[in-house]
Amino acid sequence: MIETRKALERAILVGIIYPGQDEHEVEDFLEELSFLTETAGAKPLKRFVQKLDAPNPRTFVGSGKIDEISKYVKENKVDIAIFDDELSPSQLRNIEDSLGCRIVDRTNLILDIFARRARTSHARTQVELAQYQYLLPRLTGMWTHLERQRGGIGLRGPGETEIETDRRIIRDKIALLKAQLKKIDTQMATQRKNRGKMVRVALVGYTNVGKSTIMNLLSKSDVFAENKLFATLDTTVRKVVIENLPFLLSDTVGFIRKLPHDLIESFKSTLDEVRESDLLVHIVDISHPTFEEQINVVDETLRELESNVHPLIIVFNKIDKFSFVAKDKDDLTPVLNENYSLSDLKKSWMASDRNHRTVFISAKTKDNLEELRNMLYEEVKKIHITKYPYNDFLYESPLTTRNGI
Ligand SMILES: Nc1nc2c(ncn2[C@@H]2O[C@H](COP(=O)(O)OP(=O)(O)OP(=O)(O)O)[C@@H](O)[C@H]2O)c(=O)[nH]1
Ligand SMILES: [Mg+2]
Repeated sequence: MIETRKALERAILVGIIYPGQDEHEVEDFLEELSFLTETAGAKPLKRFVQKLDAPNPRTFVGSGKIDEISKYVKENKVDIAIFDDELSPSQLRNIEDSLGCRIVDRTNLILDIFARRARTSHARTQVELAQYQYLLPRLTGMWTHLERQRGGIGLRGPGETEIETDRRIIRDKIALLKAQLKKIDTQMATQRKNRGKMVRVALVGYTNVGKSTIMNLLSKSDVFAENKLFATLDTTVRKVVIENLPFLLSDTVGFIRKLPHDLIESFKSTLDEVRESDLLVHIVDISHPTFEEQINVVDETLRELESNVHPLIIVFNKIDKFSFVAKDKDDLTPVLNENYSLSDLKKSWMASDRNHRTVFISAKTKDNLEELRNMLYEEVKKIHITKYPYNDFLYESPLTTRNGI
């Protein structure tokens, strides 16, 4: 018999509508969870949502909802139920007992995607560390030997060790990975020091906004870009020259809402490039329905990395894909986010008192790319002159100008 390709795992998604959130917003969040699920290689069949003040401590959603989900799971041969929040170890166990299928929470799903995407030993070590840290309090109940052998989302555990039996082994492993990372960090810090006198610019932003695409355009390099979440895990650094001004541009891992804390913690060294940069370029996908929420997530993550102090350029990308619902002048129903036109958005962002410059581009059609280049040139030049006043990369050395020669 010829073995056919393994069918995609069948998944359902479960989320809560918290007070102050509307159904629209939660739909967008579940849309993202659905995208994450597909990126991880499963097929989302149905979404379940419930309005709650707080997650049920036993089963995340209420018991009536669990029964409804359970019925669906059985009737539709669901392999995996994916929850939009991190579940506690006991919630995991209880839900698994009730539903009888595999349970994966948002954190585990993101860790799984990271594990698939990690290419270098640096990225792999960081993901493995985060996986072990997630696993440690959840040893009982999940990750049974049998399940691990079957494979699937959330089961690509760290390595082949028999983790289910011994917490001590995991603790030792965590210590070892931390030591390995420290060693890699030192090597990378030395490398960064040896890069010479160039201004360092970092591209940051939500996942899938077009960072790598823009990196490729500016540096004429070939960084992997694709319409999936977390296409980039490792930081890439390229030398870019605009006119006569060279600088270093780095592209790094994208952020996402509810990014597992352990993951931020273990990716801190990848993000050193961001923390030590002189200028941050925040890329935003303006065609995304929740782009403002995404901006906030990125701001918060930057704060967590203690790197929100850098001069900032905000690049609104994908203007080619931007669409809005125009309203009639005499339509007096409330103006929603989707009713703002591109020029409305431009006006309000340019007028906002945040400490940044803005530019609206399309990396796809190359619209306004020159404006971005010019802005980068101006900002990098300002920093370069202050940071390296005696450096002769520029046409005129500042010394010459100052002396009026
Ligand atoms: N329509 C449109 N699509 C774009 C534009 N820029 C990038 N894309 C697409 O958006 C998707 C994501 O682009 P990437 O460059 O991989 O995004 P990224 O921010 O590096 O994503 P991660 O590395 O996953 O965080 C790809 O399919 C790109 O082709 C644009 O200006 N317009
Ligand atoms: Mg990328």
